[in-house]
Amino acid sequence: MSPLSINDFPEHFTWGVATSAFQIEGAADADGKGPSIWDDFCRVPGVIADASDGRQACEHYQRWADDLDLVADLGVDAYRFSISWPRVQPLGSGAFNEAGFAFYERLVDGMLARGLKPFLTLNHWDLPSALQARGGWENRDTVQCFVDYACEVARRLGDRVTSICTHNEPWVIAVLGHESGIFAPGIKSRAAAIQVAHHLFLSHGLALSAMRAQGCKADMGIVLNLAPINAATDAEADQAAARRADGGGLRWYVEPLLKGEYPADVLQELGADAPRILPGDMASIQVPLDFLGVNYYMRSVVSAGEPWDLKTSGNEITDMGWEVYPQGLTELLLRLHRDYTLPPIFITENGAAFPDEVINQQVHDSQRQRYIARHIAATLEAMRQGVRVDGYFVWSLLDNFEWSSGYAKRFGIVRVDYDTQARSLKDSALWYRNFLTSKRKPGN
Ligand code: GCO
Repeated sequence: MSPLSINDFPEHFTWGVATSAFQIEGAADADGKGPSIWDDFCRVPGVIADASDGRQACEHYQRWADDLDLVADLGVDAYRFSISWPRVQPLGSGAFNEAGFAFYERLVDGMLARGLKPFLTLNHWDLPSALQARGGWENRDTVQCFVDYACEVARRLGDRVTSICTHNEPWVIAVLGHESGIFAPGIKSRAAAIQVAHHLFLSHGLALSAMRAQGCKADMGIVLNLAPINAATDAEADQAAARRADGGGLRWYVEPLLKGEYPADVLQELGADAPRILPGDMASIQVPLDFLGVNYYMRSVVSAGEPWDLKTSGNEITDMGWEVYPQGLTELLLRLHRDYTLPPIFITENGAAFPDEVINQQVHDSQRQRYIARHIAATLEAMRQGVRVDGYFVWSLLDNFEWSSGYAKRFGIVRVDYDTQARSLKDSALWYRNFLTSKRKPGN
């Protein structure tokens, strides 16, 4: 294989780095911010591995200008960030918080001043606590609250951002938040998870229509975490288990958005846990997308019996215990392209947690660097086979609060020293910058 070159990608391809509000901002109650379900969840004993929280995080709320300098210095085109809903609307309905909006105005203007395209996400999981007190995403009223919030963000920032994503990873909010309960709000009910997913889809569709009706011209879409699902063996039982997992994990999330229907086999299997769907909901959900964001970290291997032992694959394993499997990204993209009529795809997150080796101020992270390079190559392979991919974002710019893993797992290409808040570019960041700046200038 020839060495990876940025010149193999189309001129318009967008390169970026990604973060989310709760994971980096800190300033948990500064300037009128209300609490979110993640602020609350972190106080539950035992749910965060290192008993940490997001109160300080990377102090990005104070250090945003230096952080944007870092982003610009990498040579990327775009920065994917999220708005903390309770920072701009403390109760999730009613009054907006001017000081909260002022922060995001500074941030977006700061990106534009540095030549960076803002890719905005409205919901990266930090629902205002006041809405959770009324049932959160299980309550259909939250749908309209989200639409109102989205319209206000679009009214204030929609003329300056390149792209608006409604929800980041509905599967995580539904399943980890409401079925296994390992993420906020920590509910354990399959029926709740299914209803939550439906309300997320509905609020996505209604928000897109409403923001467009207001005249907002930003590209609009949603971000899904998707994985190709392989059966552990050829045995019929394993194959059937893989089909079921694919139904619940991929088709359930893709098909309402792209086809306006839930997969019939999954609906049937849900029985009494099936969602309550009102007339018109599916048409509201299936609005045209300007893009589909795909977050890819690993494949999933399913067996009917004992869980598949990933050590048998012989592949590298990240600090999260996730298998490194770049060809899964190619497989996933080809499969989506084969089975659906797709809008342009963006890889909105891809990256890995690995321990860093810090020697004389240098941060060596060759495994992360290799992980990123191999997944960029896997993206290119899918493009060569006909899939339209318009951008790629590394997760993450900074080491940050990795949800229930706390600060122990580091995904950043920039290291954060949590004692001093000092940032240092890791080797992976230097590699990414070098890759990006080797771009041939048009005409040369
Ligand atoms: C996600 C989230 C990120 C995570 C990342 C690593 O996509 O799950 O967007 O917030 O930090 O995925 O787990």
